[in-house]
Amino acid sequence: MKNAFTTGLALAAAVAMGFPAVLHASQNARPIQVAHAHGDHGQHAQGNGHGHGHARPGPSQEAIAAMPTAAVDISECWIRLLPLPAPSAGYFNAKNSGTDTVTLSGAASKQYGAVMLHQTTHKDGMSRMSSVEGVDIAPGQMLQFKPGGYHIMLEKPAAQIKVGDVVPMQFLFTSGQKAEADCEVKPANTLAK
Ligand SMILES: [Cu+2]
Repeated sequence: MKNAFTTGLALAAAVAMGFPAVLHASQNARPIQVAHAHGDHGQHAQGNGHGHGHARPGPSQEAIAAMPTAAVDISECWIRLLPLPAPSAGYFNAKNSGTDTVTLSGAASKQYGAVMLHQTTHKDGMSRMSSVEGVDIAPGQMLQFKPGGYHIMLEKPAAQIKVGDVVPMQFLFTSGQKAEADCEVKPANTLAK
């Protein structure tokens, strides 16, 4: 399982390098402190069982339900499902259709107990992942979360999640607004929706 997973990740990295993200990381990301680095997501599975360590309690589902909707269109949302205890990753496009810059600062789902914004970067042949506090999206701009770059890290599933499921996800902005999308659950070897 680990071999297949590592191969999948290498392929994902190759894809990411072959098709540069719309936005370069340094333009938009504001990483919070230096997170621990690790070679691949598989190392999550070998941790101490306390998850990735960057989970902060987010707003409740009740609070999110009351939030106004942001002028941001979320599309192509999908989840790459990994066997527990590894976290799964979520990817999507976020297009700012409004007139003000918005800052994506988190995500939530009633299907997962912990959802974090992450960024994978590649340097010297190493893949490194860190938490991201917020990502700016300018008016008219589309930000891509995709394998090898930004992703949401999903931990603590509320119930067993399987390929083919649809997981509702809420995306949270520093403005106090939200955007919503349904995310399709795909197998671990999926590279793009
Ligand atoms: Cu991650």
